[in-house]
Amino acid sequence: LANRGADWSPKFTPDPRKAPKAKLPVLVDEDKTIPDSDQIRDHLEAKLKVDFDEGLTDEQRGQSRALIRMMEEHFYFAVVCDRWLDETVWPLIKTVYFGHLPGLMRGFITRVARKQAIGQVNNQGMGRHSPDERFERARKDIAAVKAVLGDKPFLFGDKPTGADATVVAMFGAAAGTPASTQIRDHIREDKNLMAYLERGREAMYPTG
Ligand SMILES: N[C@@H](CCC(=O)N[C@@H](CS)C(=O)NCC(=O)O)C(=O)O
Repeated sequence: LANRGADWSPKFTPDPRKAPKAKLPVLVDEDKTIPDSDQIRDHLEAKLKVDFDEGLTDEQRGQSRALIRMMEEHFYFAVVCDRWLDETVWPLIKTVYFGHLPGLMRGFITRVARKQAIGQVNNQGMGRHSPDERFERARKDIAAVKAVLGDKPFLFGDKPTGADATVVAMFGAAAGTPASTQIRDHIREDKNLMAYLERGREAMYPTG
């Protein structure tokens, strides 16, 4: 996974509405726009003839899949709640995500976006838990990742694999929440985890 494949550069947008599934991320590859991180991975593995999990046993591949799903379908929603539900974080998110919008539109768009985000976490279920309950769920996910990581450089050894790409992105997002939350501070206070995030970014993210 590290230092291989095609060159790419990230382009950040807070507005997923024009994406094929109205979700981010998407990969723009020549004339194709590929939605969804799972489909992006499949596309890259097929096109570049690489295996993100090269060298892993079937058991490790199973663990990798389970970790990715835990991050994307569980932990992710705890981070969404931190950002959109929490009354102390929300005003900062509003500025960071929507500060570029003209004042008049900003009020309207942020109200709609927040209502949608709250509807989503309530339907999914995470939004129904109290902040302490959500933290406890997220903390157990973090502990599970740390148990797999141990004192290895990456989750399954010396080299990053598919699960590292997801975990580094998700923990990085959680650590980057623009105000103090239990989840954010729990990750930030963990020196080993922060060193792992740094290592992951260095190995997998474009430079410059
Ligand atoms: N399983 C998808 C989920 C992506 C996802 O939930 N993206 C969020 C932002 S990180 C999104 O676009 N949300 C916008 C919305 O739900 O309106 C993937 O991994 O690509």
